[in-house]
Amino acid sequence: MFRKWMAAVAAVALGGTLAACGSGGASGDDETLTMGFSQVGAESGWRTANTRSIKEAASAAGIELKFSDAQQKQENQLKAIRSFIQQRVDVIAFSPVVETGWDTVLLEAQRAGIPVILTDRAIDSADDSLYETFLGSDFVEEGRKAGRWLAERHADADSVSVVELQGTTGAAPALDRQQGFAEAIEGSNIEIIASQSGDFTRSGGKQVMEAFLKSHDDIDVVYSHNDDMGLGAIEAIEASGRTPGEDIEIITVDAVKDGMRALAAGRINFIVECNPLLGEQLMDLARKVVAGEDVPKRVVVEETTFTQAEAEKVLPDRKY
Ligand code: GYE
Repeated sequence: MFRKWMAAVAAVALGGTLAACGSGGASGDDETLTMGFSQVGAESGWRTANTRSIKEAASAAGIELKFSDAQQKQENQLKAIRSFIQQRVDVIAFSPVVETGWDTVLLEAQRAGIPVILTDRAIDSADDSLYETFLGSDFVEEGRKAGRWLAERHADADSVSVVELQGTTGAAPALDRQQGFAEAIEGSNIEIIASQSGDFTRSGGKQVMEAFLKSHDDIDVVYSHNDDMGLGAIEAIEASGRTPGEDIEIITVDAVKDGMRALAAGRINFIVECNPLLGEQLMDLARKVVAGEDVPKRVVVEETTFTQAEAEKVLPDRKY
């Protein structure tokens, strides 16, 4: 910071402009770029892999990372972002736990001249000037992939009853995965008979599934918004004396190693991939944004799906 101030004074003294100074805090070539990152929490295997990827990529890129874990609470993220503004970091990146309620704090960042990058989850705001770019998956498409697979698999069945384990209430991946799945099964013989949030955690998935099993005796399929809740549901299904993957089919999203193991073992039937390894791309975008280069407003992550046989094949080389 001191060096940048000196450079600014020199530029003014020479009649130059300050245009070369970065938008936020210290960002001259000779100084380390500082990123404030507000993470959602540590709720799932996906999140753990995502955090690791971000920390590793920051250190490989020589970016100083100020990392803050919000424990799945928006108020903690608001606090972290305000503290990053106060510390005058060069760039703020965050994965918003829920979609709404960000305009005020992002306006504060904008006024302080600190660029913001959204990663993993999107916000719901009418003002897209509040962030530079959004790097993450197409969650609606993930939901569609799950729904399409199920509709094809049961094209000849009279009726199929699905219970849905939703992610965190108000979170982009929960809203979008619900929407995409509903779209894909519309007009089919598939019906969602119950839907509730398990907060993206294993214990949440287990608890909600226990309740579903008590109140419904006709469950054919579990559609879980992530692997962890699906793994929790497996415990509940087994405890009720039924066989997961056979008596009750299970579809999940993420494809983290634990999920893929359960898929290869026949306890899950289908997984839609969601890639958490966003670190390298995030650091690359951060450098460009701070340097004032143009970046696309939306960067979508490439993803696939896995059947049981496919999971068995790729499991040995799975990175997360
Ligand atoms: O699917 C889930 C995690 O936002 C894509 O958050 C992420 C989701 C992921 O807790 O496991």
